[in-house]
Amino acid sequence: MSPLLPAGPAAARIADLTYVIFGLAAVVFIVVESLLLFAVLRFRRAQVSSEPKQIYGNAPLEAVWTAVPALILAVLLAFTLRTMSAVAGPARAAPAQGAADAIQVIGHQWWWEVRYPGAQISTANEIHIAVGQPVHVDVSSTDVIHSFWVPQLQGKIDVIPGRINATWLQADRPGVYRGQCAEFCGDQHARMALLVVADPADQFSAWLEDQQQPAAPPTDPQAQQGVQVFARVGCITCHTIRWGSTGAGGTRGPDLTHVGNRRTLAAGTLPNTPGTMAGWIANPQALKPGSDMPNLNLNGDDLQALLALLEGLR
Ligand code: HEC
Ligand SMILES: [Cu+2]
Repeated sequence: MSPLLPAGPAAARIADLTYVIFGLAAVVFIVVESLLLFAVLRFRRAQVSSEPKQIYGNAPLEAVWTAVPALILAVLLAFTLRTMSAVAGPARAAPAQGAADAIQVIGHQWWWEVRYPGAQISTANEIHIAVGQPVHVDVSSTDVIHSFWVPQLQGKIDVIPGRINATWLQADRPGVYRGQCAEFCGDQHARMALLVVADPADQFSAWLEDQQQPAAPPTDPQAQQGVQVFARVGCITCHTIRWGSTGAGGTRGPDLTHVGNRRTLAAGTLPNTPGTMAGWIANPQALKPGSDMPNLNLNGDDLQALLALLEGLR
């Protein structure tokens, strides 16, 4: 997550500015410290017999030490303004390819909902984009103030309830870029991560098409039983699985229609494997205390059935 390893144009400009500021600050530091050392060593009591000649009101000297810092600050201001405008635009970057509008990222305590309104899909903690294309992102929050930050791609943007802030993402090379909530938002703030997956355009389109598909009705008997358990124990009050045209469910937690395809669970808390999935469902409060998902005290059979169901949601 280093902003000094930029993978997109906005982050590259931010890194450039960082080096310019660091470089100028280093020059100032070296000059000031050298003069200080010179004064300390040259004018030690042992080496000067009488008090050195004092000066007062040296106009040229005063002009220099007013002008030089002003000049340095002016250069920094110019670089900063240039970076700000580069990072802010394109004001309305192209919407995600194949989707009719901007990606929406909604902060929740403590996970990220990701919607592609044009494609009518909702996923969690994983944003997919096509390499080389600027993608507009609208961010908002349902509860407290969060901050959306993918250091290798873009600067931070505040995620504020009741308000939509706009930013954009662009990756110049394929890869998976980790992001993190950057504004303390409660107990599990540190476990509120996300991934941006940048793929070549055709792979991105394939992903989007895949996400638009409803979940495939399970054929395995245990997974079929899982569908029943999902409704009976109440997962359905918070989670949606889209089965064809039906499949309404809650929206308090992530949409699970394609949960098996995601790389992580619970906003980067766990890698997504059958083992961690079992651990999460059995005891989310042990893994992410305070999370909005309660322990449902499932028995072994119900847990196995749910696992069979969820692992099949690809
Ligand atoms: C009261 C609401 C609620 C109930 C009931 C609930 N969940 Fe959750 N669930 C959540 C929330 C909120 C999250 C996100 C937690 C986080 O990351 O902080 C979540 C996360 C998950 C995840 C991880 C998804 C991801 O992409 O990270 C899975 C899988 C999951 N729940 C499955 C279930 C199952 C199975 C049940 C029923 C046994 C269930 N949930 C019951 C609210 C709920
Ligand atoms: Cu947060």
